[in-house]
Amino acid sequence: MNGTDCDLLIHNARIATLAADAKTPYGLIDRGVIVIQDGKIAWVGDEARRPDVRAATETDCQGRLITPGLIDCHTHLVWGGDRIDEFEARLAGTDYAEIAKRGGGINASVRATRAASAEALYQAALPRLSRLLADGVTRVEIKSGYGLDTETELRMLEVARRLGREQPVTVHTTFLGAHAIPPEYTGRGDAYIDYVVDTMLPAVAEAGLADAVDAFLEHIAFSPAQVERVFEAARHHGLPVKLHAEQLSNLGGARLAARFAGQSADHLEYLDEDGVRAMAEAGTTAVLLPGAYFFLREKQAPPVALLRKHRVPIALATDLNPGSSPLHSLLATLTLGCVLFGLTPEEALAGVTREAARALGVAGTVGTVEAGKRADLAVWATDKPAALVANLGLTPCVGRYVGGRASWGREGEAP
Ligand code: DI6
Ligand code: FE
Repeated sequence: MNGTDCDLLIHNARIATLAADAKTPYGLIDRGVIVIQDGKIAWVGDEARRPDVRAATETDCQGRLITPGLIDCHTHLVWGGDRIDEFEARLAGTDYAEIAKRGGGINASVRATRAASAEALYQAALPRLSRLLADGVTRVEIKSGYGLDTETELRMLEVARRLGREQPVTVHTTFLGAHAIPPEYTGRGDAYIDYVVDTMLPAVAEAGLADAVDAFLEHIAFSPAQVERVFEAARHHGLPVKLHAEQLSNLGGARLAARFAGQSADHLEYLDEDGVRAMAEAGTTAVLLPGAYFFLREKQAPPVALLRKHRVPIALATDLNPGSSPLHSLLATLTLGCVLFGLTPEEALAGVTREAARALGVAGTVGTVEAGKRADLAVWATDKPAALVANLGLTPCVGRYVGGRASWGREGEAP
């Protein structure tokens, strides 16, 4: 490294590396330097050991905190219409499952999304994505699941991919055709799963529009046997799986996801120790979604103590969607994860960086500030990592680097 050029050198930064093997809380480096070359982190460490490099651009971070770019590993942020009326109905006492049984819920969004053009879906998703980026997010997972027919599912995934092409963010797409039984298949769940595995999923795989496959295993959605058919089809098409599991009851979803080496099992309010053990053995990440817990006023929190006991990685995500979790801030998700689920601020911050990367199958590429990783970073108007968790509604992100390029602020200056 000595004497060679590099693209960017950031100095005078307090760096929370979130490295798994760090010896300090958050992996903190108090007076840190980051050297960036070709969009990757070439060196990170203490100012005292700063390499002798000539940088094309040098930035003084003014003692501010730098973290890995935040990762929202579970969103449904492409949708048509809205579900404001359901929010009012739930507050008036009608529960989520009852609304779904009456044809509302996911199917209300399905009707509106089927009627929306790709351009309308894209324009509606843009401000939602921008709001996440304002919280220091550099990578987002976006699911389909409001089409529930081949044409609309493809359209949703194409919109998600376009967001990744045209906006300063990396997008992972997930096919969620098994999200709910659409109106035209009412009472014919198995026939709908035939359609998903024989027609929809092959079309999505053929188009190369999905990075993973998800399903909703729940008494108001699909059974273990139906989800297993979707997972077998995903495996046939070489796609990894993840699962909405144990949100409202325990149907053995975590064990099923683990049996298919699932990237993650998500929600997990009703997860039991057998499911935790299975996830630990399979390396399946737990993705906790406190937004849905909060908005549905659930009473049973996920078993964080069991996840810690069996060393199951814990990620956090917004689950941004128009019904169960219209939560538009990953920073607020950190706060809810700590206040409602009892996570520590360090676990919460790891949950939207290192562990969220693991839930998306990219732990080797992003999620920490370590040499060799992609230079996805967030810069904060504080030097305290816990400040990102302790304030609800504050957005202290002053800028982001995406692949080493400042995506806010003027090029070459600390954003
Ligand atoms: N579980 C959820 O909380 C969301 N999807 C799912 O499988 C609900 C999405 C919605 O209410 O529109
Ligand atoms: Fe979800």
